[in-house]
Amino acid sequence: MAHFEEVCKQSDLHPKPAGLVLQYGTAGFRTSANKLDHIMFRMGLLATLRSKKTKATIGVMVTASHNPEEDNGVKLIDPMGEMLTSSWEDYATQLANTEQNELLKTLKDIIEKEAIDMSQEANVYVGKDTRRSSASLSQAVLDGVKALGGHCKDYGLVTTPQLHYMVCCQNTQGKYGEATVEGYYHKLSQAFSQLAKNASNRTDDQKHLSVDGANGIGAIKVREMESHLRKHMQLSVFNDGSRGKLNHQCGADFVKVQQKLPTGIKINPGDRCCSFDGDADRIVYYYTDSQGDFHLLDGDKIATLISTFLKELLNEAGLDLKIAVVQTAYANGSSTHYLENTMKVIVKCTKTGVKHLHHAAQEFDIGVYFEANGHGTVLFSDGAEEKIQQLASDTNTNDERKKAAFLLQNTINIINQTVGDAISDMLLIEAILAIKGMSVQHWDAIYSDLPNRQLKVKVSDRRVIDTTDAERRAVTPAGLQEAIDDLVKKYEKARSFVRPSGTEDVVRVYAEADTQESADALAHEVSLAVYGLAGGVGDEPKPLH
Ligand code: NG1
Ligand code: ZN
Repeated sequence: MAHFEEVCKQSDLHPKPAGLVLQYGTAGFRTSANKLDHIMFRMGLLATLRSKKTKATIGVMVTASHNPEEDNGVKLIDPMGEMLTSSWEDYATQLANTEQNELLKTLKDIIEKEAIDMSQEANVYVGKDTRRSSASLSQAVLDGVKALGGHCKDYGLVTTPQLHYMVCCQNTQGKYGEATVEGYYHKLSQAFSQLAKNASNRTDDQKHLSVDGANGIGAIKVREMESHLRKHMQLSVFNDGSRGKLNHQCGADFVKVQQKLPTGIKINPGDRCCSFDGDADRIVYYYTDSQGDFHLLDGDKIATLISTFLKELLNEAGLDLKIAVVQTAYANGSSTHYLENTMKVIVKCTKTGVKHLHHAAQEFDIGVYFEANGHGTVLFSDGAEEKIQQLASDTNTNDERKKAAFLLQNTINIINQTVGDAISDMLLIEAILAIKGMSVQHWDAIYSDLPNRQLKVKVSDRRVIDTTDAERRAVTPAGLQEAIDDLVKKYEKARSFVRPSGTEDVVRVYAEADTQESADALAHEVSLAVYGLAGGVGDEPKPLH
């Protein structure tokens, strides 16, 4: 019982502001850093219980990803490196919102409901991003783990996907790789050099990539990795955190939503560039042309490039494996059309939020999933991995099939299957472009995006909007979907939907149409409908032009 006394004592050092209510959403807890100390302590407690329950190592990552520097957040990582299972998300919310004097009771309720053996050992891995608040907040997580008698390993500054990788390595007894940052660099860079061997002679220009590190952890980590890649890649890292502010006018979210270059990057027309987000689990590519026009290659273009590559390799290897691409409603209509009609792969649409995509991708032999914002990865089923390994080691296979199997094998190794990973995705994309001898312009030309626009509307309670059909249609408030349908009819090749954000107190509006003017006008008109029918607050949305 000594642990419970310690929990009470320590909890007094991490008190909950009375009345504060927060919810464990699609991205864990995320809000202003100054509201999170008690949440961190309590997530340390919860991670310890989860570890006892699963008899495995659990991860806790302190980050608010692409949010402003002033915010922070926390996410728990389950044993195979995946997101925390939904039933425990409810415990996280309960524990977070319990007032100070009820904490022990709530904790004991969870222990009882889950029949947790408190004598079981617990292990928790903790990581943090570069935010100023992350140091003390991750200390609060460690305090929580220790209060319940758990063991912790503090990885310090790591990207979100690196911590997911560590957890998976640990719980697979090293089968997935070595649970160190060095082990991560080693695994990925080995696979990259194996793949890069298959590229015909590339010039230094072709090996060059400009990286916008969003002034965050990704910049630090890609620099650390650079020495492992030197022969095959030349990186110029911008927004490395030495001067600019985290995610401010830079990073993957800024580039995707604003559809323009980040500040702080110096490039020439035609140069291949990419941006990470603040915790390096998202990546988007882009370039400017000789007219100075900006071209974005987002998660949809990345999914197309990767799935085309994999499909070609499967054909060459003569392997009959089912490959699918999983997207959300934010996927550009042109990408879905191309994937379904030209590439003829299965396309699935799920609700926004990585865990939905991840689960859907697990249903196939090979599931490529990407959110348009650049978060994504590829999942290989155990059966698919086995078939690929068998073929690669089969002495009777002819050279062409063997080469394809070898490429597939190294593709598996370069991918972080636990979660979207900017560094791993970057290496895979660079390898594919090198092997195919493809420029960023050729890649971009595979299909043309429909012009689109994303807007936000502030309403008094965003929960009044309920959606269906993978968030593509609004069920409530009454009349909203009809209004959207009428507006969409006014434009060519148009589509629009609205949904309450899971990470910000806003309603998101998405529109696409045949021209940018039409997409902008439609997004504005739909914003007005949301404002009028869903309880808009503040000024009425203004037209973009
Ligand atoms: P919300 O705020 O629920 O739209 C955003 C992203 C998601 C996902 C989460 C978690 C968009 C439109 N939404 O969610 O795709 O990445 O953040 O970080 O990009
Ligand atoms: Zn992120």
